[in-house]
Amino acid sequence: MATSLKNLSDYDIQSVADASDMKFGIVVAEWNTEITEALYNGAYNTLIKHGAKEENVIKKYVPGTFELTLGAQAVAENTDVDAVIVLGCVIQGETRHFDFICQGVTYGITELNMKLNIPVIFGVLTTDNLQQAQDRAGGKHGNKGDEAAVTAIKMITLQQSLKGN
Ligand code: DLZ
Repeated sequence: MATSLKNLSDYDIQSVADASDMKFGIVVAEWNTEITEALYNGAYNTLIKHGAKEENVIKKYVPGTFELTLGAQAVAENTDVDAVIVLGCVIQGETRHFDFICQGVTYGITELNMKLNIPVIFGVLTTDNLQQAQDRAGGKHGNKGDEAAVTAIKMITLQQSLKGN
């Protein structure tokens, strides 16, 4: 059965708040760097489009997607960012590494969201092959980095709306 895939870069621009007072950390995995840099460019440009200041976007690298959890925790605990976005790309290989890395980062980021006082946004592509990753990193299905940036702004807005209530 055919399924229609949402374009990751499509969103209602009116539903996204002004980000000029928000600070963001972006942690980028170095594996599949062609893809993860494209994700970064999408996320960064979307934040800037919504008013974020260049100096309020901190970029840090980790070796691979598995390290994104610790990288996000380190950024959250040592800076004053309002949200952390993690960007990675895991491509299915012939070993079970794929499953272990995907499981590890998924549980890790979920736990961080429970533990930290700020949102940690999951911008990780898990694909069968390079083409599927390219399609979602600025290709025909949009850019997961754009989606992650919009999600970060929305989650900060949610937290801010509850503060003092
Ligand atoms: C080892 C590994 C493999 C096989 N594949 C990927 C991948 O597709 N994407 C990715 O981001 N990282 C990969 N890694 C590296 C792991 O994430 C991690 O950096 C190492 O296992 C060291 O902990």
